[in-house]
Amino acid sequence: MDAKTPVALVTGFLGSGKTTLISQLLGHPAMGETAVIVNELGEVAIDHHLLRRVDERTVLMKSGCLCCTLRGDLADELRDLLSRRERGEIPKFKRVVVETTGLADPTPIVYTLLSEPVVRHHYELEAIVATVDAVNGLRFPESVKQAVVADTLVVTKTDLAGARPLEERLARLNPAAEILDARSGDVEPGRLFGHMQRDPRDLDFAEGPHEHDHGGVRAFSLFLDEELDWTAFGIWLTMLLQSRGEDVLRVKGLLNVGGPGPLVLNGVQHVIHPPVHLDEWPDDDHRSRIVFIGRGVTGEVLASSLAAFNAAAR
Ligand SMILES: Nc1nc2c(ncn2[C@@H]2O[C@H](COP(=O)(O)OP(=O)(O)OP(=O)(O)O)[C@@H](O)[C@H]2O)c(=O)[nH]1
Ligand SMILES: [Mg+2]
Ligand SMILES: [Zn+2]
Repeated sequence: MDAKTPVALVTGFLGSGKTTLISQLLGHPAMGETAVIVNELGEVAIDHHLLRRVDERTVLMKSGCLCCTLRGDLADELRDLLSRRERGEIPKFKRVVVETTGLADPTPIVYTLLSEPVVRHHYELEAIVATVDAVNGLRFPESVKQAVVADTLVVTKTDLAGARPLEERLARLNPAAEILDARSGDVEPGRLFGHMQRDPRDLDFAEGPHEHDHGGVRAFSLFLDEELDWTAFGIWLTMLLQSRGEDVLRVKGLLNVGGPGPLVLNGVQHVIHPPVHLDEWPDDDHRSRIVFIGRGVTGEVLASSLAAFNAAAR
């Protein structure tokens, strides 16, 4: 039998830097032959466009969460990658990196990897990495759970906030894990992959029923046909975050503000990261698309309020 293909899980709360980390790693020579499975909550997916290299080995699983609604689908995708590799339909890959949603509990995902017969036979878990954002810390039960289960903790955004108390808390929560400071994904792949610090079979899989809606957190996506006025949008978003900041956990999008490519928007809780211009649109659809992830915010209200605000500004 061929050697098993290693699978690395990259988890971490919404906006904590998972895609940034994976994207940086994919640029590393040692990471060339890597398949990536990206799981996002919203109807509209953004992350796979931001990975450095998008090819047939990049698999997108959207509109659901790997740890609950899409549990069986991960095994299907992993089996599918194997057969497509065997048939020569996709470039060879020597490793699979899975980006979970920011709300995912890694435990049921690990369980799938260890228990599904075909997956277990062909793949081997090589790492559970959790990114933890130094600005937002561990404010939600999901992020605490991720930190407890991970075998390597990557503290991100240490250029924006001090990490000392957070690192101390992480060390108490998960004494077995290695804790790395890696702003903007700057870390050697060898420090993350290829060696589990613990046997994943020791995780506690016997938990109570899993909450499928992650405490009522939902994703809404909206599209805008008209070109967006960036200044007006910035004001609108600031007002939204001021009034509903505790409920809006994540905002991300590709914005059409004119110019050859979109502006990539990244809001994480109360922080709006500096937007980045892409040189070109990933596909023919040049509408602005924005995903909001939060509690008690409804897409229709957001869409009509933004459309009215943008129209007034123009
Ligand atoms: N300043 C700074 N910004 C960072 C760092 N890491 C990530 N970011 C920014 O944080 C924002 C969110 O990063 P992502 O990599 O998309 O986070 P994510 O965990 O993949 O987000 P979701 O998939 O939506 O949960 C982006 O604007 C990144 O540029 C860091 O170390 N320093
Ligand atoms: Mg991401
Ligand atoms: Zn889930």
